[in-house]
Amino acid sequence: MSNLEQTYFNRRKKLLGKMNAGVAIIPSNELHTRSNDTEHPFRQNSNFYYFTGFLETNSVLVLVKKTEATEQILFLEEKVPEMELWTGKRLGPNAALKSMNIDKAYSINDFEKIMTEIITGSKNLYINGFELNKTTKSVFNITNRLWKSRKKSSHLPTQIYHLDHLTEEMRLIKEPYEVEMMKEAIKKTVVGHKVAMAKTKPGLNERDIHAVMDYTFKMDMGEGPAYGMIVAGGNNANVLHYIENNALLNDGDLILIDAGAEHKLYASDVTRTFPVNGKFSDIQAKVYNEVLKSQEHVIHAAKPGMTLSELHKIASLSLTESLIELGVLSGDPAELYENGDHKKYYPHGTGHWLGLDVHDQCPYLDDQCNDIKLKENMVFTVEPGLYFPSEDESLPKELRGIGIRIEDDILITKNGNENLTAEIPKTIQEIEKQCKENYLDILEKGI
Ligand SMILES: [Mn+2]
Repeated sequence: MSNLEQTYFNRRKKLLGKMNAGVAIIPSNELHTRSNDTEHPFRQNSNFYYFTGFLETNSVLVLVKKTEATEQILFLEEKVPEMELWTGKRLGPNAALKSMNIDKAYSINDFEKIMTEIITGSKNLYINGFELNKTTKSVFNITNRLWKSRKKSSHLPTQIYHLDHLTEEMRLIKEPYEVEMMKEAIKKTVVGHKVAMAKTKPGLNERDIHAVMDYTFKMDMGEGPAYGMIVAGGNNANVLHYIENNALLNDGDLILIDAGAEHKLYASDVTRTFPVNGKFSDIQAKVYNEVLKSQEHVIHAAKPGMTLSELHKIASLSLTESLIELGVLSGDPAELYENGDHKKYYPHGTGHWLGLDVHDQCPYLDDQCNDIKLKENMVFTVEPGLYFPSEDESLPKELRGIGIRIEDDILITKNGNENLTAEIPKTIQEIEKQCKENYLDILEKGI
């Protein structure tokens, strides 16, 4: 068995250890229509992938726990050569059984029949994500059909558990392999942001920069971006989820790029803001350094025992002081912070978990609803920003149209943290130097 198959096996075993006696059901993602009979590119469900490493659609992982015995079962598409001609190779149940270290593998066509036997005798069902999809509908139909038979010969499910309660906890602490995969993704992200800085100039379109970053994330066998990237020139940076990426880049404006590559489905997530013409104006530099200062405060404080809420407070207080410094707010920083006056210019959180999902599906609160404390091998983003929309006439004129965010990916270590994305130019000096480079040289050099 390969090391990776052992990893997935260990995770399944760990999940079974956390369950009461019962049946856990984790389906793959389904295909989604883009237009008529064509589909969006398929992306595997993160939980299903975490426990199987399997990339096909139309598959379901079923974990069965009886009082003593456990069973790991995979349902997947059969190998049908005529179909494979159209949709590509399938692994098929026989090969899955040999290569995946599972106990049983069945055709997905037999799901209802075999699940009827599996569900009979189990009181508890663990459902991934509580979504109504093909798989859950089928499981509920089976349960209801069994329930309605007058003489029940065995236990039937009476309890449904949110499986995510168990899986999120597992995914919160990254294994060494997962950190390694994120570092691989980051290698591409580093090149992408360097290329973007070198390529950008007045007269190009946001879309040109989007395209060259997309290429960088895909070259050398890269898998592409981990999420829909944001390439926002000038005032577009003040639209937090700007995705149009199709406006002209103007001399004298800044450009904000929020983009990260994906590797083996692990995400990276980085934002840089830099001048379109390669040189910060005095006021742009001033605001930039205020955001950078707030980010440095947070990164300095990130260590085991802290919480993301505490880090958000550090960022918010620092930015509140900056807003006073910039003439946007006036008064006592602590009071302004308590009032939430800074939120108009810093409306979002300071970070989120990062992993298989760019906003990784991990808990922010424990079962007592207290903030989760940072521990070694948790990964999250630190992304303070300041946003001054051009249409806000209450702002000093020189600030209007400036939107800045700086985002890095942070791994908590035993005593502090490691900034995984530190290689991407970030100080004004580093950025202005990078903007002078030739982007083709960087692409040529590769990863
Ligand atoms: Mn982010």
